Amino acid sequence: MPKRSYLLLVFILLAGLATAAYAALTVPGFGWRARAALAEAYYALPYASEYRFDGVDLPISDLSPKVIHKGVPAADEKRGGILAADLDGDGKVELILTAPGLISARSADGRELWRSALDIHLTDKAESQGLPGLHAPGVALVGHKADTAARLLFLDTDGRLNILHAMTGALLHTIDLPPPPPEANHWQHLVTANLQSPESNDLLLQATDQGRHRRGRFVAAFALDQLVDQQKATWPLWTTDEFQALAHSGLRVADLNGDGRHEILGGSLLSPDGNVLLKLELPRKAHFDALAVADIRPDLPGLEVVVLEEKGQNRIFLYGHQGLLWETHFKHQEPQNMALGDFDPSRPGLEIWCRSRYKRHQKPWVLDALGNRIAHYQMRDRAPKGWTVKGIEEISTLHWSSSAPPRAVAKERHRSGDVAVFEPVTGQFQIRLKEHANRLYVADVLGDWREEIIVWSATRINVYSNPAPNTQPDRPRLWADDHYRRSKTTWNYYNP
Ligand SMILES: [Ca+2]
Ligand SMILES: [Ca+2]
Ligand SMILES: [Ca+2]
Ligand SMILES: [Ca+2]
Repeated sequence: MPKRSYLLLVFILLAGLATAAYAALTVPGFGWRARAALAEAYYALPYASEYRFDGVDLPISDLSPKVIHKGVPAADEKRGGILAADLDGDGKVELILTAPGLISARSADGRELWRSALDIHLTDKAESQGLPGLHAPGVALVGHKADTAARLLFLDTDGRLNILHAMTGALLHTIDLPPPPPEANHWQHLVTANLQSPESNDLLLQATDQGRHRRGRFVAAFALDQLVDQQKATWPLWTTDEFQALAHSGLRVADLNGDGRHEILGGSLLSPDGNVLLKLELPRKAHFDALAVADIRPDLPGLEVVVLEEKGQNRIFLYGHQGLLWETHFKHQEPQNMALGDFDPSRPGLEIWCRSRYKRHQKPWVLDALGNRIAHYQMRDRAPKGWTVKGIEEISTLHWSSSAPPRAVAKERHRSGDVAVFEPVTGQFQIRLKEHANRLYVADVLGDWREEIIVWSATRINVYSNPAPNTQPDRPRLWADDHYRRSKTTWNYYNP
């Protein structure tokens, strides 16, 4: 038999098997064990099982987004991202989009403010290409003040620092940076922070080594004003070659102890002066996947940080400026991604939702603020019909409703697919948006404290907002929190 006919026969047989299995699963009264066994066999089929044909009934939402399409650049599959920030201090946020060779700034109503074709440094896999990593926007901001306009900073592919006027895109400075140690080829990631004093606007630079599994262990802190004014010799404020970095993402900053100066966050916790306050030790071959910061324990002063371990013991760590608060695991399953929020208001503090690694049929779980497991479930029992069996990704906490706890929102994993809002503790999917999402970003862009769902797909951006009335109009905007502003700038795929 010719090879093509043989392949066709195999295809017809597999398709027949899949159809028969699906038909058997839908017969009422069929024994549950047999159904489960058939379901297992069905899910194991190589191609017909990419999407769920059973699952929860959840109609596509009729929420209509505000559509931004005029002149929107095409989203790159892997490099570059989107972020929101109030660049001119008028209370309305602007949007910044990045892709290889392109930065575009847009006003809140979607109008393009400027576009730059400068060669911004972006990567996809940080562990093989260096930082800033998958879907990272690759820019940093110095905020607007009464006498100075906001500035947008980025590294170009030659490792130089470029500084633009954030509202006009005018190039203000291109600066040759003092080089990182020879093991790193050039600086790859930049974060602005207040290190010397609460308004000092300093700059953190990070670079990976060039090993087989790159780690961003090189960090240097600079006074930004001195870098700009290179008349003065530019010495770093401090450097380290031993930062315990995340494997796929850059460092983050937050003012953990409330003194106005930023601590540097990763598997290491550094003081604004570069002193090691904590270093989480990892077994060989293990690494840190994700990090998020919030006031998880309101009973303790300051902010707390969650870090997730992959391999080793697959642990979840919580630390604050006081040091390590707890570590735990759930059957040593890999926690992989997380969302933080007051998902269960009856429990003190914030809850920590973890996704789990599994390639198919994820099994999320939820911890309370003390590290106790309070819920776990299987995506197989929760996801709607037609959702990919590969689960969800690019998961963000979503402050959506003024009358319900925060939720989480995610896109279909490993495809430019739909977006869904779900309730983290129960796993109940609540809103399904028909999409072709290349990026999913969450931020309060309309101006009350509730957050919008922002989807960048190909050359359009859809902004979904909650049409229900805001019953808590006096609640402060999330942008008032410094750690919210900084997290919304330093995000990437692993750390929304
Ligand atoms: Ca603005
Ligand atoms: Ca501090
Ligand atoms: Ca706290
Ligand atoms: Ca709670």
